[in-house]
Amino acid sequence: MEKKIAFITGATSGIGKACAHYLAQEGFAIIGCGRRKERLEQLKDELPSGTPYQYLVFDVRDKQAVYAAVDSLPKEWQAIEVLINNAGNAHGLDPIHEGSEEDWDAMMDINVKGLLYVSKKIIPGMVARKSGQIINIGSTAGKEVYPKGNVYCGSKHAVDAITNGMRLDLNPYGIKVMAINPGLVDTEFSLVRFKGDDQKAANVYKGFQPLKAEDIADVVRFAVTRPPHVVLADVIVLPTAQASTTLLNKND
Ligand code: NDP
Ligand code: 8X3
Repeated sequence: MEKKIAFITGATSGIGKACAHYLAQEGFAIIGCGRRKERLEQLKDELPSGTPYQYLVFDVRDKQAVYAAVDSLPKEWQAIEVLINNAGNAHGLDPIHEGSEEDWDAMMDINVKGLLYVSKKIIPGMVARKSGQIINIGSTAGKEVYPKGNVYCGSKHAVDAITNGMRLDLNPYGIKVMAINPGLVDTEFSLVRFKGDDQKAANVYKGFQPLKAEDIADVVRFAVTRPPHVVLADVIVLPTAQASTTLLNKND
């Protein structure tokens, strides 16, 4: 493969999908991942024509499925240069004594362990080649804790710590490890958090201008196109109306 290869988890929607578009525009070959096969198939037609594209359908919670999917890549697609660990969601927004185990499992298994399983398969190649860039999509929820955010914030704090650990361990190999931590981005995130309740989801982004997925993809694009000696180690990106996870200048 002549082009550099970017492997993006959660490419069926929101931030991951926008990253696929922006990195394809930047000349990357794209490996898009997610559970919704039809969306991954559709993405091929939406990317700039001529973009080399592969997709992998797997649930990041399923370790064997993750490993088998990565192993199934054709040989010329195996030298992954950029890994974007983006797949993830919040499940529920409840005080700790009312949260459900299913939601807790989902957040820890997807946001934390899923990120680890994907990384486990891809990092060794980067180490062997002494080349690579990893971007973990964290969150302001990985920097602060907000009421009812308990386990989601815990999962994103884990992503924050794991990212820092990756940077330390991969430093001898010249691998860049970065965290991009968004504030409120209008994607399917809240629809998932509120289990398909459109009204509740829409309310999250009412009364102020939230970020768009493309705003984050723009930062990802900037991050992966820096010269070899520059790493955007840890970036927080907020909508202007947001000062912290709890301080939001809403006009309604
Ligand atoms: P979306 O819900 O729009 O996208 C989530 C993506 O993750 C989808 O492509 C989905 O694909 C994938 N995904 C979810 N669960 C799994 C799973 N079990 N296995 C494989 N893929 C999975 O949300 P966003 O784009 O907003 O979220 C992307 C990342 O950004 C997440 O890590 C989120 O925590 C983070 N983030 C989001 C913010 C926001 O306000 N939106 C703010 C801060 C961080 P599929 O369903 O097809 O499997
Ligand atoms: C997503 C943003 O504030 O809902 O990580 O946690 S928030």
